[in-house]
Amino acid sequence: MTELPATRCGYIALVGRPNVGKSTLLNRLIGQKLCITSRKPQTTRHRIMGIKTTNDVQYVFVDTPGMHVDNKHAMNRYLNRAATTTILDVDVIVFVIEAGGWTKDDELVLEKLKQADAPVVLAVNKVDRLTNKEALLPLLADLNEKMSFKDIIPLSATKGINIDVLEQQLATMLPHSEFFFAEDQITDRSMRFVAAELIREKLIRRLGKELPYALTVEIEEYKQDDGVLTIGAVIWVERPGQKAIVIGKGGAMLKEIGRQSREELEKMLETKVFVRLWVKVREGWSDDERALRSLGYSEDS
Ligand SMILES: Nc1nc2c(ncn2[C@@H]2O[C@H](COP(=O)(O)OP(=O)(O)OP(=O)(O)O)[C@@H](O)[C@H]2O)c(=O)[nH]1
Ligand SMILES: [Mg+2]
Repeated sequence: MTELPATRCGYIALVGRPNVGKSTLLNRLIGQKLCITSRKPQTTRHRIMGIKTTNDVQYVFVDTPGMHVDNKHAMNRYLNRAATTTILDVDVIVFVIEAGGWTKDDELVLEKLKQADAPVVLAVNKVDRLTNKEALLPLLADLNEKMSFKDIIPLSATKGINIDVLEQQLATMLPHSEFFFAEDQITDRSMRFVAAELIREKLIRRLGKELPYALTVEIEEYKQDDGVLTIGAVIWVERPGQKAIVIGKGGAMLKEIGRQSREELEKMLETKVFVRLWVKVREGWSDDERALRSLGYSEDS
């Protein structure tokens, strides 16, 4: 009989409805900003791995788009698909909800999880928002009835409450295995991808409620030369009016987005960065399956 390795390694999906804090939790777990986050729902559009390696455990966290009931739009269908296929393919699932209560989108996620084989840990996030901690008790009792969870852990991704408890629980659930990735690797994604995401985050955070969904960022140029990294990106919108908003008065908005993106990329990459942005219109791209694929929204991207 071959002996099992002493190390553990496996895939852990973070799933839940939009805006519950999945990406914030992933960043907290790996101890570094990798995934973009915002106050607006449907911020995450791609499956992204965040890898954390300790002496004897390698956690491969998979951030997913928020699952939601609305399925009318091609982008919504793509987001739901990306999250749903992930849960069939991992060793452990962390189901993230908010301490504020249970919603119909949470119910949809629960139904999907019942079809998966992997054990599920329930993370009840944003407990820092509760003024009265006792209010949590009836919710926890209700949650216990919904499904057989491996554990239910109240926590806060932004304040770092109970993150160590979650991590310890997950370590015991991962299979004995050699590590899949190099010990210093933090993601499966390229820096080019991370740059596009960072620019999209700056846009989402600055713009009004409606615009984020009509936006995507495509990197056209990514070139390291003489100690300067040049990044050229196209911001795709759906209508000329949206283009005017993104550019802003006298180009002020676009300039500000470029400045914020450059500053964050320079810190992350420890190199001088030059960011060039264009805004272009492609009508209806987010509801067109073909356009979605050509802009990087496909199952295997
Ligand atoms: N108060 C509080 N806010 C939090 C906590 N965790 C996340 N948030 C906030 O919740 C909002 C959504 O966080 P995200 O991490 O983008 O949520 P998400 O689940 O990844 O959302 P989608 O990608 O849209 O599905 C952001 O404004 C976060 O700062 C927490 O523990 N406490
Ligand atoms: Mg997210």
